[in-house]
Amino acid sequence: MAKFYITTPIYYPNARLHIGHAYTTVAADALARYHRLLGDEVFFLTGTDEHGQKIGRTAQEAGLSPQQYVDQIVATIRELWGTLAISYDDFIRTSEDRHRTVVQEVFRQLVASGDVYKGTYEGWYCTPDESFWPEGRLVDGKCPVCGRAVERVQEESYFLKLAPYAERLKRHILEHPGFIQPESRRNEMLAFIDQGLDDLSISRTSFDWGVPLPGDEKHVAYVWIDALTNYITAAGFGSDAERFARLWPADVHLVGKEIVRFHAIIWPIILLALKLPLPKTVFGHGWLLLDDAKIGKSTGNVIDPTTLVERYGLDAVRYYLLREVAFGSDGSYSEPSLVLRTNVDLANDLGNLLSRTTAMLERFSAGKVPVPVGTSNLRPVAEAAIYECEQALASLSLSDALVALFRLVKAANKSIEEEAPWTLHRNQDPRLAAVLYDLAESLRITAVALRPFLIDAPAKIYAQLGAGDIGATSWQDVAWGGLKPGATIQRGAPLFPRIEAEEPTASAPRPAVAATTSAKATAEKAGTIELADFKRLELKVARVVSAEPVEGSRKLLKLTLDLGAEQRTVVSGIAGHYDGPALVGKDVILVANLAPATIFGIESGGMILAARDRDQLRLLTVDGSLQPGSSVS
Ligand code: ME8
Repeated sequence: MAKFYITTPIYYPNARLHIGHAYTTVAADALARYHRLLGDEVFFLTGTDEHGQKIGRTAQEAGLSPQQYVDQIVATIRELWGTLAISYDDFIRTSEDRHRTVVQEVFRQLVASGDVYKGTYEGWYCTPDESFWPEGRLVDGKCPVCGRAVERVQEESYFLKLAPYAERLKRHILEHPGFIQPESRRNEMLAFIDQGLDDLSISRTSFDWGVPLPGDEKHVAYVWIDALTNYITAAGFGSDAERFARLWPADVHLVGKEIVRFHAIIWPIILLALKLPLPKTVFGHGWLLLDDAKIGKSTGNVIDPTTLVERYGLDAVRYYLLREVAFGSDGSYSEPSLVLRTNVDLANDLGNLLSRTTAMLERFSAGKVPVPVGTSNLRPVAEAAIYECEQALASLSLSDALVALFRLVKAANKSIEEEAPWTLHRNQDPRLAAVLYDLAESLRITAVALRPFLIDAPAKIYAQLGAGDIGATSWQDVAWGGLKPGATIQRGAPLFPRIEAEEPTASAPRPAVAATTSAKATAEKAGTIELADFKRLELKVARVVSAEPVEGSRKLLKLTLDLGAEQRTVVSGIAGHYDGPALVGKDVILVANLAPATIFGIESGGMILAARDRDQLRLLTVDGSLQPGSSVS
């Protein structure tokens, strides 16, 4: 069994975390879940970086002790990870005893090996980033990384010599192309080493919220030394040698690009000095930006992931974070793009595929998965998609992995249009079974392959397909042919209801009564309905493809309607008012979620809307041209 040790940065609990922290943590979670499905022994670590000047000051401003202050923020962080279904195996807090002893042991070893000496630090300090900068590295007198003000520091300090390790580190980077990823960060780090590495101040004396150094307790460990050490504390360094030997080195340190320097230069040098192996990969992903600025606690443009989950659902938020931005690059966050992503990929492509497939299995296959006979068109597509997904996950390209999977979803939707199972059914074509099995099996495979990314949808897909307990599946189950013929379909609610754009009044305070159950009763009494009742109707723009008289009836026309992603047959009593051929190409409004009915032996999938004035009847249409399938609200 392979092992897979993955970490997130340990976050500063100086304020509630935001969507940027969720971004890294959801990505690490997806990778951890993938490796668990592969059968690896996974250790997924996250936690909090609780010491240092920044937290000390924030607590003081809040009138609390640092420990009290961080305790309350840490509670909100654990809650957030619960909301996002983060499957961490350990949550380390640097204020814990288990960590303090390791920081002290690391310091002892560094002093003993001659890598650390005592001196005086004179220079600049960026408190928000907790980083030291010599005069010459400042940009316009500001922190060269975040651009914020720096403070003058002059104090006694212990120093770690970095320069003696520069060549070894450089060689390691050059010989291990996977060590720093993506490549742009690797090049930045090589350039950084080439500028020359100054000795690093690793202790502070001007405050005491930190780990005291053994033998010189007026010094506390510099917060980055303290923080980086968490990765070995949690793996058992100094406490469980057998476990440490099994887990270390970490396979992936997943971090934001602004802290790659600490993870790819300072941390490896500490490890070299401790004679420990280096992590296999430091991956520096890009930033989520809001209006071109980094989303950050100090910029005040934070987005609360909990609100998004409440509004759009857990899977929609996780999918958006993992899919929207190519992992490694910067990308913009916006709520409209989240809504669009959810509606297009999850509601339209995946959700509709499931509802159309299960509806057709019910209608054309007595609600059972058929025995596939003949060739499968989707099998090679599924196998290619899974292969590409695996390749992408191996290189941590999470968004590419999802793009590959959704290629299969799109191909399955396209095959519905091309194969027209309703026609195969009508013509009693024996290909029908293979086509329906293809669709159901493609969905089953997609469900398994989505397990690292989404939490609720995969299980719902499995349940609707009658495929059993998804909890019992492993990555091996992405192989074609897992769905058992004869399984009973259990149609369910739409997987991802479309998110409709907020009504203009949504941000205005709603009358409190609207939220209570008695509101419904009040509305009924007044002869009105609640908005929620109206919203149960799924009204869509449909384009008439053909309109023919129904044999044996003078009133009925049989319409074939194009809904963009599907075609529907609808029987409508408009023959006395409209001539069939004149309707072709016209856009009408369809009640798309009306239960199907059989009229004159034809199954009618919905009702089109018309207005009546005594004996005149006119169809409702749209003002202008919209895509067929557009929703009406
Ligand atoms: O740096 N886009 O903690 P921190 C993407 N304690 N990712 C973002 C982001 C954004 N807009 N904003 C934050 C620290 N992040 C140290 C780490 S590790 C030994 C010590 C994510 O609370 C990203 O992973 O400032 C970034 O590196 C991290 O949060 C910074 O979290």
